[in-house]
Amino acid sequence: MQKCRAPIPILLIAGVLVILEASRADAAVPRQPDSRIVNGREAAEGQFPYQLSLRRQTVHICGASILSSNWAITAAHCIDGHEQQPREFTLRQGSVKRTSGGSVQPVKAIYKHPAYDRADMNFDVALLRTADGALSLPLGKVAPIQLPTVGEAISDSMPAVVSGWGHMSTSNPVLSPVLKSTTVLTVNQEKCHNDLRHHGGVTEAMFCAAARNTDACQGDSGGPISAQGTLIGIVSWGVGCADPYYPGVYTRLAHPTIRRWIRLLTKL
Ligand code: 4AZ
Repeated sequence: MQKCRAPIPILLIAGVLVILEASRADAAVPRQPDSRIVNGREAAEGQFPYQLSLRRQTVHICGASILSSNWAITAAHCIDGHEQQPREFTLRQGSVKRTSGGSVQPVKAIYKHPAYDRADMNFDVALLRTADGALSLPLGKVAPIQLPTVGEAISDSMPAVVSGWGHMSTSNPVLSPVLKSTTVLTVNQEKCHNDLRHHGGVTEAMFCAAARNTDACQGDSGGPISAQGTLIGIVSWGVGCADPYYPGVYTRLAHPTIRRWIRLLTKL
């Protein structure tokens, strides 16, 4: 979810342009390649077997991840206001293509975290239940991802992989036809809270990750960020995308209130 950016003084913009122009003259800076998840790489078929496309009325709206053969996890803001209408939603699994391949399964029930707050995006997590065994087709092409343990810490500057079909940049809002991923580094919690202080800061149920010139963006929301084979978070919100001043924000799945709620519902 996008939060609005504070206006930047025009003098500052002029100054930055002068500096950028100077560095361009020095080294003929190459332009960034055209790719989504801002500056990601294309996924190979089977590389992210837990990745899902969450669709509402057949249109991709968010990412999601497979937890078991009948449970998926996404962001609460992806389903907010529609949790009583699970039949509007389907999940595509087992395909790197956004609009074809793999299989499409109906969502049978939606569980939004009871503490989700749309004003500050706290507890931005929801569970999606499908028919028994539905999230294992086509066989061999899909697989669940493991959840963190209760309270499991996230160390600073840890590499983590985020994936999705989201926008290539804030200024070019086009979804990617092929799944993309990128590697970002987790950001110290106090530093991130300070970086985002004018946008409400971050809570203990969030963490941040960032890297130079690459980020998750709109349409990646609800999708996975993983480290060492564990789903540590869900793409939640940001101020623009790949903005050097604003790290991307993720729902922290190891937060006890979130992790215990997942276990209560899914037994996972
Ligand atoms: C969004 O609007 C969104 N830079 C998701 C992630 C980020 C920004 C926006 C992170 O869904």
